[in-house]
Amino acid sequence: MNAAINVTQPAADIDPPWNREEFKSQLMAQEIHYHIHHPFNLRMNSGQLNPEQIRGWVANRFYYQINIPQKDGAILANCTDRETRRKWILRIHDHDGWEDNAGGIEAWVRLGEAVGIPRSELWSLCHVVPGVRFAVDAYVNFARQSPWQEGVCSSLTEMFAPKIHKERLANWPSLYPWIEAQGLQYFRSRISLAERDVVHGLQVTLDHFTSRAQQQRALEILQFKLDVLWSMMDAIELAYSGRV
Ligand code: AHQ
Repeated sequence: MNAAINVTQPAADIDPPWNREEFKSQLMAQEIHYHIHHPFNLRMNSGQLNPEQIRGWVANRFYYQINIPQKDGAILANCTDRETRRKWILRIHDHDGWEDNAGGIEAWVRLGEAVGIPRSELWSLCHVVPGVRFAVDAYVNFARQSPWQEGVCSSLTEMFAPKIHKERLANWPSLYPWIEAQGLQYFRSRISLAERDVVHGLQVTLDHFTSRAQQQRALEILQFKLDVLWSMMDAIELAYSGRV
């Protein structure tokens, strides 16, 4: 008689789904992987970076910022739900601007000028290092190639963003007094926008990922985006840590 083959089914296939509160808690628990804990960010937030390192971070993060509208446009293009599109399009306006509001990309250019990077130099992308370009492009391509609900889920790293923006606003003026204060407006603007975005992003995610296997997939998607942000900081740290 053949020995019984012990084929254990993955837990995600047999475990019951988490309820909404537990699923949200599981998502929030991923905060431990957020780039607020990255060594380069810890050094930034404790005043240990020199002006060239700050400028390197601003110039590289600019590539992320200018790609957010294309990422959100990719999600819009995939999205079949009008109510979701009516809300999601606001994200493009937040960054590209809308009527007389110049938008977040322009605010990041002002941050660049405040740390000493001329507008044309920032837009040249000459400082963007390969690892940052690779990670950002991976995020945009993920949004293009994935179901729109997975693209929405990947934006949920912003659950953790208000804290990092508030830290910069609280600490940079004393840690980096050489940075012109109005350059920090971008961080100020993102706190309420991130909070608004997360309410919608969480609602879509909690509504769509309903089986345990789907909920596990949502955690994997969030981990992918956390890795995008962490990899950007790795590449920036490698490129600028030796700079004195
Ligand atoms: O400035 C940021 C921003 O506009 C966004 C959009 C959102 C997304 O759609 O993925 N994520 C995000 C983030 C911004 N700033 C980052 C930071 O550390 O300043 C944090 C980042 C995020 O948490 O995903």
